[in-house]
Amino acid sequence: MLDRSAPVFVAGHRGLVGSSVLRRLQVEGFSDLRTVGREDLDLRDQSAVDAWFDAERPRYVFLVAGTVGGIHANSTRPAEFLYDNLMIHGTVVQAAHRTSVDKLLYLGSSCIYPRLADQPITEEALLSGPLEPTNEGYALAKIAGIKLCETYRRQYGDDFISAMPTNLYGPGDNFDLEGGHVLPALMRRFHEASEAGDASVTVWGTGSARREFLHVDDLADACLFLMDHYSGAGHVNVGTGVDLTIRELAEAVRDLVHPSAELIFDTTKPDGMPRKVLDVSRLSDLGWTASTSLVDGLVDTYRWFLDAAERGELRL
Ligand code: GFB
Repeated sequence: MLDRSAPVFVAGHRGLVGSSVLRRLQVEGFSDLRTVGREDLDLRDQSAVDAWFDAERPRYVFLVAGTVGGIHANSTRPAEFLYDNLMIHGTVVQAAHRTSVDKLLYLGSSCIYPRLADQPITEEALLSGPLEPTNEGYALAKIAGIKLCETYRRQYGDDFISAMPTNLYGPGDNFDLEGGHVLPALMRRFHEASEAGDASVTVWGTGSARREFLHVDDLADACLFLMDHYSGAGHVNVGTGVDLTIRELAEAVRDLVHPSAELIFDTTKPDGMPRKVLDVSRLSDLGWTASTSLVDGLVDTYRWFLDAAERGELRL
């Protein structure tokens, strides 16, 4: 168990995951949470990160910072996704090692697995085949991050662990129509169509790709669970183990936001990986399972979207 009074660094605290981890740690009674905005610290800069760690001396680190985005952002900005993430992972892991951080959690992504991996995807599928081209840069950086944690553990004995979440969504998501992920993009598109009185909404791709969606508060709960109870070398999948087609997802969002809308599929847009659902038996054997249903999660996220829009706080 982590010491609730020790200093904890949440790297990336303004993002979807980081803000949820921060909320979870606050609820759990952690009394010394440390954060820093990107205007004050460029996590790609080793000497700046070193200086920050020397000054703040965190005992635990949740490394959930990174350049992230959906299929379009990944495929049009591969250099940024590769460079930013490689650097951020390297600087923080190295600084954590140098300052003898007690425990670090690194967050990967299910896109590290081969495009045609057997489904559901087990942890062993890593590096067993070619990657999905639309997010190769991001996936390579994430794989390097996993290997950093593994090698620092092997060479130096550092207690650095890795979690691999599936596709995430929830309060604090990025609702940018071009750069964001499918669920917030569809939610916003249906919302704007409803406001404008439009009868149809465009969905990218064929609608037949299959994805699994995990509420970000479940992920934050799993991250704390792993930090409290897991110290193994192997990365651990985090998901629900349940997937659906993009068409089914679009229908669920439509039913909630704009029930009369017709779906139009833009097949000039890529589907990406044909299917991506995680085998979560390693995590459930450890004692953790997700608790938020997709329907409840959609309602919660849409409520947050409406509130944030009213406050003018949406990330668009
Ligand atoms: O969420 P998404 O961009 O992530 O797309 P990936 C998932 C699927 O939804 C794809 C379809 O088949 C898209 O074609 N889709 C339909 C849409 N309408 C839309 C839309 O309006 N916006 C978006 N974005 N998609 C990402 C990776 O892949 O997954 C990242 O690029 C990251 O590296 C993330 O790992 C979890 O699952 O395809």
